[in-house]
Amino acid sequence: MHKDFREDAADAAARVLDTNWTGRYTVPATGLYPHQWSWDSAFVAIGTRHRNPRRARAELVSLLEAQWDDGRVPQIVYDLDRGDDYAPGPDFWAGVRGAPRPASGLVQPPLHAWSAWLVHCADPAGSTAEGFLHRVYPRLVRWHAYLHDRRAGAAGLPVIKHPWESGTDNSPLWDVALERVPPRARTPIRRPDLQHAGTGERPGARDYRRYYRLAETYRDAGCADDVAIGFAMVCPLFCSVLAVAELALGRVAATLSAVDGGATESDPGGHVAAAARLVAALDSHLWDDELGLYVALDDTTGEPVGRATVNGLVPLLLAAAPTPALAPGRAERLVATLTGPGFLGGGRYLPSTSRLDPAFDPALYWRGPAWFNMTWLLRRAVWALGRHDLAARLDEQTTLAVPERFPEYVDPDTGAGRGTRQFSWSAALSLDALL
Ligand code: 9WN
Repeated sequence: MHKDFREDAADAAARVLDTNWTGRYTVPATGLYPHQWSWDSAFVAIGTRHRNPRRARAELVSLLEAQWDDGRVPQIVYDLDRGDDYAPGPDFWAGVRGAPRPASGLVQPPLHAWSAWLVHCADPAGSTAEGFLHRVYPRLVRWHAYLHDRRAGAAGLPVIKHPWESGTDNSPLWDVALERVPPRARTPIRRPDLQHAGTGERPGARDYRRYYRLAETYRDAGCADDVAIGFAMVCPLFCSVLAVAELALGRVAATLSAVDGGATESDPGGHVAAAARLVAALDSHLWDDELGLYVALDDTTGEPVGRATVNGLVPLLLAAAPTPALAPGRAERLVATLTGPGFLGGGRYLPSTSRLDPAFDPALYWRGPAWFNMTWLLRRAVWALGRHDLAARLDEQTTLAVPERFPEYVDPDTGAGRGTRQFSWSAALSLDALL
């Protein structure tokens, strides 16, 4: 990419992040998503750290201040002034105990420790002066403990209790399990989202009835995790991100022990061991040899979900980690799948669902479009493996960001922007890729 283009694009990305910054956190998009979202803030901080590391730290601190008593970090922290602009809103979750702020009872993929480590590394002096790692470490430990203990599924991997928790809401990975959920909810369903994105680009009414029903059932059980609500899935993206986050937390712990001589109780080895356990379980339970990637597992039935999605490629992030690494041969198979006809070999950009899957739809949200966060995750993975040719290929999506006005996602063949525009993580991760 030409230097002037890179600088102009980075400036444009930074402007989106400035516009979406509220003073405490960054909204994913001003119209469609007017609150704080959990994994969005983690991605946003990764981009913001380059231009404004103090703000990146504030982003993560504000999210972690909404951590529940039981350790969970909520999917959404609501801005009560914008209560009606997104549904379900704060009223839906009101009355559930344990949340210090109005928030959803669900969670999202646990990218935060990794983000915190990257944010620290961008400005170690400022971070140390603010005591950033000291502030976030205990909260991140409790967050991971919540997932390991309260969300433990039969395979020794954490389960998600709702498709929203995967961050990839209408991925075909959840279709069969979702079919079992009655498509009826007591709460009237409002769709303010459809004012900001086309109906063909958002989950449909049938999905929403089930999303609400599941969320209601979970809420009415007090968001207790020992109550079966009819949906408990193991997601390869969620689990591999947790393993990467544990490795990052190990680095945070080692840094804290070095700076304060062990005054902060931290356990580098424990985090690496937790990552190793996750990777071993992922390798034994989620690998699909025919599809050449990792798949989801239905914790209720014990059945694997043999669908090829980008979620199943994300464990490639663990292939280059010094320890633990994926089982022998898996990295090569994942790269072959990534470059094969279902993904990069079949079209220009990285689709969220394999082009060979029967549900593939280039316009419909997580069933085909190319998302900037998935492209960023895979770009990190192939770069670490020394496949700079593939990293350059994945970088091609970044060139779409400015002309398409930082779209939520793009058509995986034409690159046409889809969903909402001026979307924060598209800007943040473009900024990261451009610098
Ligand atoms: C539900 C905010 C979020 C992202 C998710 C994405 C979408 C919400 C929705 O937007 O989900 O959480 O209303 O569809 O799927 O990954 O965090 O950007």
